[in-house]
Amino acid sequence: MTQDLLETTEGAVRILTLNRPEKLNALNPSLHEALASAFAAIETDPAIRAVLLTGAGRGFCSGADLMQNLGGDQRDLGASIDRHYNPLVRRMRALPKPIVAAVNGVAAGAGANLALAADIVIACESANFTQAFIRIGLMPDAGGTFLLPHLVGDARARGLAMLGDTITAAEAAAMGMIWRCVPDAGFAEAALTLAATLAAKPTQAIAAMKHAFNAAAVNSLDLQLDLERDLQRKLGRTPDFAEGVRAFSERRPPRFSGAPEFQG
Ligand code: T3D
Repeated sequence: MTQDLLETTEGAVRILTLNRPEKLNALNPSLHEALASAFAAIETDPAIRAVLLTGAGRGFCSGADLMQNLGGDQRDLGASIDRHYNPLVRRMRALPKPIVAAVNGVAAGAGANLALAADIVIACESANFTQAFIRIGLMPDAGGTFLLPHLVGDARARGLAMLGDTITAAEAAAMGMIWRCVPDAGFAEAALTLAATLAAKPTQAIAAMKHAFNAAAVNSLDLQLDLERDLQRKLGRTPDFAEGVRAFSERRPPRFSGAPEFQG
């Protein structure tokens, strides 16, 4: 039986490849379950310091699998969102390690928002994005109504959601929806290099940033200043801070371990 999710490791990078290419990697319950257990394992494995999420074949992810009896008045979409989509997005945002989404082709519906839930999104020139929900009578889920306006502003978020237009990777980058649009040639290598670069960074600092960026969505400036103080205090006790300062004074590149605070 083919696996819906391929998991490989390159150094400190765990590569997760959505692997239902004949359906442009549409999300079904078994793929969701595989993603949940993959992220749970990554969370507790200190050897993994970055995640690369991509798709097999010509698509990144076409959103919910529409062939799985999704339509009809018997289906409770809220239950599937509760069970699969919301825990996945929460887990990705809370993961104390960076996630790169490498969008290798079409990203539609929840597939687009799955990409946007990553920390850094790159897409190849031939990839495109569509909030396809409106075409089938739905609204964006998987965090789309939160993530999109934060990324591109309210006017563009509403346009993208209500019209369901397809935008190119270059347009997505130009409007700030993604980090970068990169050439098709060498895309997989470029994505791995980016993830490996992140994996070599001080992991605790990235975890603290994720925490702070998440909190900023609801905090006042006052609360956010306090949170930054508390997180920076912790980072000041990490071996990577000591290494960073030592490397600076010795005029050499730092070698970060990603280890947590010194104990004692
Ligand atoms: O409970 C819940 O799960 C609720 C959650 C909902 C979240 C959502 O994501 S709702 C939105 C679901 N997604 C969509 O509406 C997108 C549907 N797909 C498309 O609009 C198009 O396929 C694309 C724009 C993504 C790509 O178009 P194109 O022309 O490049 O490819 P295609 O020919 O349409 O698709 C290729 C194959 O993939 C095709 O199968 P076939 O005919 O070769 O056997 C097609 O049926 C299949 N496919 C594409 N998307 C899906 C899919 N199969 C199942 N589910 C899909 N979402």
